Amino acid sequence: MMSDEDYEILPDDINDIDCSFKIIVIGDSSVGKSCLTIRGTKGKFKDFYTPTIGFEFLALNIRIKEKKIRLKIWDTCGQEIYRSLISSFYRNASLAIIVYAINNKESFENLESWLDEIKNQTHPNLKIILIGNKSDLENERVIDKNKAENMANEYNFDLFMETSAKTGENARLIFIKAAQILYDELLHLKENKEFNTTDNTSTCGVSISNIYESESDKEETEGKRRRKSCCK
Ligand SMILES: Nc1nc2c(ncn2[C@@H]2O[C@H](COP(=O)(O)OP(=O)(O)OP(=O)(O)O)[C@@H](O)[C@H]2O)c(=O)[nH]1
Ligand SMILES: [Mg+2]
Repeated sequence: MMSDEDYEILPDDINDIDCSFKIIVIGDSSVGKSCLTIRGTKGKFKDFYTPTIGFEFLALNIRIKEKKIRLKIWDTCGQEIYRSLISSFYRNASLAIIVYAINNKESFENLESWLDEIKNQTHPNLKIILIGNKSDLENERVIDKNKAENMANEYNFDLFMETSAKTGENARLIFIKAAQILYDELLHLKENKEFNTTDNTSTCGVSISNIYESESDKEETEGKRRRKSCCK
C-alpha cells in the first residue's frame, strides 16, 4: 500500500472528480454508524441517539495520489424493522464498512449475519472494513481487540480498526483507508487488464459498480476473479 501521507481531503463542491465509489455502512442498531460517518466526513459528534430510518447519504472527496475520488457513503439503519426496505440499496457497493461496538457483545456476534445480509446483493470481491467503535468506552469493553483482529484475518477483510466517533479517534482514517483500498483495486484492475471499457461515468474508466452488478459473477469460483467488461 502507498504511503499514508499521499492524500488530501478535498472540498465538498469540487466537480472535477475522477472516480466515485459507493460505500455502505452496516451493523447493529446504535453501534455508532451514523456518528462515525458524520464524524469522519464533517468532524462533528452528536451525543444523543436518533435511529436512522432507511439510510442517510453523505459524501467525502479525497485525492489519493493523482486521482480525485468521491466516496458516496450510504449510512444504513441497523434496526431490523427497516432493513427489508433497504436491502436493495446495498447493490453496486464497492466497499462495506461493518461496525460493531466494543462494549456490545451482541453486535459482534451478529457480524456474520450482516455478512449474510449483504452477500446476495453485492459482488464477492466487495472490499470489507471491520470497525470496532466506541473505543473510548474501554472500561465497558467486552470484545477483545485480538478476537476481532482474528476474525478480520479469518474472513480476509481488507482492514480492521478500532475507532471512537466520540473522541474522533481513527474516524476520518476509516474513509482515507477506504479510498486507498479502492484506489489500489483500480490499479490492480488496470494492471491486469481485467476490464475493457471507455465508460467514464463511474470509476476512472472502470465501472466497478457495473462489474459488481453482473449476475454471472456470482457463480464465479473462489480465488479467481472473473471480471465482466462493462457496457458498450
Ligand atoms: N461513547 C461513545 N458513544 C458513541 C460513539 N459513537 C456513537 N455513540 C453513541 O451511540 C448512540 C448511537 O449512535 P448512532 O450513530 O446513532 O448509532 P447507529 O449505529 O447509527 O444506529 P442506527 O441508526 O439505529 O442503526 C448515540 O447515543 C451516540 O452518541 C462512540 O464512539 N463512543
Ligand atoms: Mg444510524
